[in-house]
Amino acid sequence: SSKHWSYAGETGPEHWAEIEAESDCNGKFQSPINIVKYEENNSLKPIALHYAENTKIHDVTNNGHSIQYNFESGDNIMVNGLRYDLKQVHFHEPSEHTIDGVRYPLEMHLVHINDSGQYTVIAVMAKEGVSSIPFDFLESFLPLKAGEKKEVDLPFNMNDNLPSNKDYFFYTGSLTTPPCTEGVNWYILKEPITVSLEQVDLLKKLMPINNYRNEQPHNGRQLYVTGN
Ligand code: B30
Ligand code: ZN
Repeated sequence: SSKHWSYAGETGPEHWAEIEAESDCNGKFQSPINIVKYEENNSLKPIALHYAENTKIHDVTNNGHSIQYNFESGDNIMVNGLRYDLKQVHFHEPSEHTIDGVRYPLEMHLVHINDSGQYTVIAVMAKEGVSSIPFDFLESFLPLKAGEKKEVDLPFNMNDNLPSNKDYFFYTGSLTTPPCTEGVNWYILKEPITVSLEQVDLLKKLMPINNYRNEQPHNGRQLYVTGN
């Protein structure tokens, strides 16, 4: 489309559906949501993560709405017997999903896609605390302007960047940015990782602040949770 979407003003979230005519942005099953009134579902299994120790980040991109790490192929997860490959990781500041109304300083999205083009996103919240690895090397990319990309060859062990407890909330929603495609499997880890204030400040220098979409209606969707 001629105009590119943004997080505020004439191209902000209220206008996404007009700007992107072919999108689902006006759909009934959108993301993010406030995670509340969930049902325990004991048949849900742990997420089967196949994250290797030495996967590589191919490049770090400032796409104008987030900082994104694009991955070499290798890492994947299994969801309902289907393999979803990890494509990219990016950040929202503050978080998009809220848990019982609580908004975290950061939310990290691990974006996976299967052979049919369907998405599974693992969301990891970050609360204020000690510095953590996913943000450790960001400093070396300053400045990275909108539209700029830096090719790297950086080994990255996704396992080091996740909380030890992998209990999660699950629901079906959408991409949180245009084209807001529905049918996305969302896994939101219950346990946050930590991020230092300095690292949050660094991210704010690298990407637009407040790059989050407001809470979307549940419209009867079921929310599931593992663990206690
Ligand atoms: S999210 O995890 O729900 N925030 C996309 C992937 C994950 C999410 C949102 C969007 C996605 O693949 N979007 C289409 C691709 N983008 C290019 C891009 O990667 O950066 C097109 C675009 O928006 O115009 Cu931005
Ligand atoms: Zn995202």
